[in-house]
Amino acid sequence: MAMSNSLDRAPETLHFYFNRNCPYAQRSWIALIELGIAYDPIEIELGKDNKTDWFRALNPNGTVPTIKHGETVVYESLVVNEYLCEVFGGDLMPSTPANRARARILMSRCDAKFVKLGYSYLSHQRGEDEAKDDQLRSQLEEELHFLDNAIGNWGGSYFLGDALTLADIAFIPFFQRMNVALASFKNFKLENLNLPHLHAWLEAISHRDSCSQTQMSAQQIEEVYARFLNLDYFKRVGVAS
Ligand SMILES: N[C@@H](CCC(=O)N[C@@H](CS)C(=O)NCC(=O)O)C(=O)O
Repeated sequence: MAMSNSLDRAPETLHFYFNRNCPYAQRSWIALIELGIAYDPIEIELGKDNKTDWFRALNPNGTVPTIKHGETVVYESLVVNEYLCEVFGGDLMPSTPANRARARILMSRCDAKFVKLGYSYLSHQRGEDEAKDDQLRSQLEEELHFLDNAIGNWGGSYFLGDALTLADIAFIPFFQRMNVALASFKNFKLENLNLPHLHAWLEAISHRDSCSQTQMSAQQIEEVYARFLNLDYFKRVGVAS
């Protein structure tokens, strides 16, 4: 009897546990589409399915995105995306160690700074403390200028030049949401700031199917975020301080 090996096995199904309102899950959704990977989407109801034993057995953190690929379970959006690149190839991760390092530095900065500053400013009620509101706004503006320069100084439409990479994908879902939510709830309009490279980047991503297919509509963002802001959700889950 012939021995089976990895080459003659049927391709393993990739199960993708996600929620369409979750920006972290959207990161992996974009990567799946960009890499042309076939996947089985399973939408998880947050606060319900993710509190069940079967989901906790997959991912003890109870978060989306989570993928199951054969026997391998991976979670944490940035880790999922690196796994997808390592297993399926493609060019979302740069080919040199130096550029991969830059991509990882930007991905980590996205969560540690941009997301935190964006949601902290969004969640802050100006009426409670105007000086703090001004401070949060200027910290966010400073970060936006940093990102604008990061694209401009490197040259090209994306964070690592002319090709989309995982670094861009880390930021995309958050920019899509912030663009709408900050304008609606804080009257803070990205288009009014002098951010030429970021504006060109936003324009470039708006033309990618992976980004438009997976994005929440402006109306959904406004509805969901109005509810979240009422519940002080972003502070409660720790993305805003
Ligand atoms: N650091 C995680 C964050 C994932 C995360 O927080 N996802 C949220 C939804 S946007 C979640 O699943 N929360 C669990 C819950 O609400 O119980 C990642 O990058 O994947």
